[in-house]
Amino acid sequence: MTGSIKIVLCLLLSSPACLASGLVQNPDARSGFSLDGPWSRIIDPYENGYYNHRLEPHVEGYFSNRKPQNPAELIEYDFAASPRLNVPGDWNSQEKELFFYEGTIWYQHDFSLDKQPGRRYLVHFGAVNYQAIVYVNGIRVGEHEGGFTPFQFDITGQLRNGENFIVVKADNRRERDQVPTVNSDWWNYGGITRSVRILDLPEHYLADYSLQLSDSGEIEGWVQLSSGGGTVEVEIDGLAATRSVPVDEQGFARFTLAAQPRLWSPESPVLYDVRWRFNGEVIEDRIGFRNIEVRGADILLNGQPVFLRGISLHEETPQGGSRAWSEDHARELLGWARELGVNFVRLAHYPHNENMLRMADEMGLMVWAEIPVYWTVMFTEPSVYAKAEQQLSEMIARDRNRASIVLWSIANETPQVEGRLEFLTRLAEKARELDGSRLITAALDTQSEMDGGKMIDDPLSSVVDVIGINSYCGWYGGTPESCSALVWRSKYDKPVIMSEFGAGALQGLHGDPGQRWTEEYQAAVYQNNLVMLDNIEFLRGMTPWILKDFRSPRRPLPGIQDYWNRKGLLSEDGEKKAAWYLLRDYYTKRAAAR
Ligand code: GCB
Repeated sequence: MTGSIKIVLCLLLSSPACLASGLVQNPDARSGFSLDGPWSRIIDPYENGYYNHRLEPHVEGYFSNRKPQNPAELIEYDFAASPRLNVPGDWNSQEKELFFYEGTIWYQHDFSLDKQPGRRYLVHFGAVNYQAIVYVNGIRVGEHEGGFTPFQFDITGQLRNGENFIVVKADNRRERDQVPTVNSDWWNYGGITRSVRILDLPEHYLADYSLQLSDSGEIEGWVQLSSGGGTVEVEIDGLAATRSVPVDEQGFARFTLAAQPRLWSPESPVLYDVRWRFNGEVIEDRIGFRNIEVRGADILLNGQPVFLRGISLHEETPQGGSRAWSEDHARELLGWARELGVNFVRLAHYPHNENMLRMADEMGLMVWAEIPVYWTVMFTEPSVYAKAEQQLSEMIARDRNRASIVLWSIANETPQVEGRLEFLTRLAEKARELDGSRLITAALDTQSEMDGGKMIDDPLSSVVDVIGINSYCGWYGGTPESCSALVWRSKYDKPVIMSEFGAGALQGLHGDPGQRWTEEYQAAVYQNNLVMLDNIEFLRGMTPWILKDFRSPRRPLPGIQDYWNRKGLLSEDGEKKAAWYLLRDYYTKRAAAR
């Protein structure tokens, strides 16, 4: 079946298989408890806890968490006596020896439970990079691949009343057939990088829901129960909109509410308190309503043309280099973005933690959300496509109710090689099938040279709604001064976002604008690129690279980089560089000129 036929069928049949992912929506709002905190860890570069010396999987590996039963018994590991790692958190920044480590680390944690009959218990992980195998009380309950999206397992059958333990084998080895593949310009932070929770749910529960603005300006939604039968209540504060929704035998139902909500926008980020009630559970959420579409080269937010004044950022903590995960991290990172005068952020190059999206909702920042189909993934390999589609589906499942997200990005700087267009076309169709209410984009770096400039002619442009262009005039080619005269043409009547441009500078290093790594050089690149951008008539946004210096194994230059990509407008500790002020002034003028 072709993608477009499937989309039509999905829409006609309201098929739950097309929408709900099986992931529990809004896990933090469910009853249960957190497993965050110190976990015991064993570093296992040879996967000795998994394989025996014949490389056959152990029957009793480290996951069994075995203690000697008598003084003669040989057991060569002991979680209880092992060092601890904080969860959530990457391992690289917690122990000096683990800074460059790539491989397996076993995590173990004890917890107690008052197990009640008639309840379902799920263990939910915000993310583990890259592969996780999960065991409860020594029994394997599931595995997951992909470092930036949530997953869960029903562990009701494995849990005991009283003391329990959980073991996770986390493996961040890079492999050619992964998404991302072996080569990327960011740190491969390993471990249980986001929160872990035990969800304590009714036997029959509300698994997933969606609430959005319909084309006619009403509210439309759907619900998915864990199994068939029942009625869900939905209530939205401030709108006379309470509704009982009976589901079909598959536990699925669509509904509309005849309410006209105030619309979410950066100027007025209105969020409504929403309550879902089913089978004794009350699930609270905050949801905004807005519309995003394109018309020719324009992007329309709530029907009005909008220019996306943006900035790119990685998911790294405001101070120092480690994976960001908390609400405080999100507040500080996005607070800086707002101080810069943006109304838009590109959360590169993978799905960021959920706090970032909820904070963007609150702060009124539109979001470009992305999966790590980055550089040279194996486009002709069906299993690689399946991994990309899984990550896309998990991202959309988690974030579909966040008004801030206006763009799903399916790829970054992919080469025009065999299989690429088919792979990415399929992925775009999948994104539209799962969520027809947002725009699809990709960041492209394969433009053709033409006299005096560049021609946007990558065939992937015809697949996306908004074309992202990454181009580093003045850094990877040309002098800073040459950029202002660079001309851009496009073969497509579509909006273009300059999704990356920039230059490296060591904060505090000053000199001539012609001298690499100085703040002056970086500022000159910005100044000239902004002139160039002002001359692109179909430009509808930009997300310069990047808010803050970030760790990268590709950047070893001693004394300057020391394994930091220096293209930040802020240093790794948040000190402002000259280009920060230049871009802030530019955005202030742009906002006033609207
Ligand atoms: C790019 C990539 C980004 C890199 C950046 C750079 O084009 O998309 O991931 O970090 O360039 O600094 O070279």
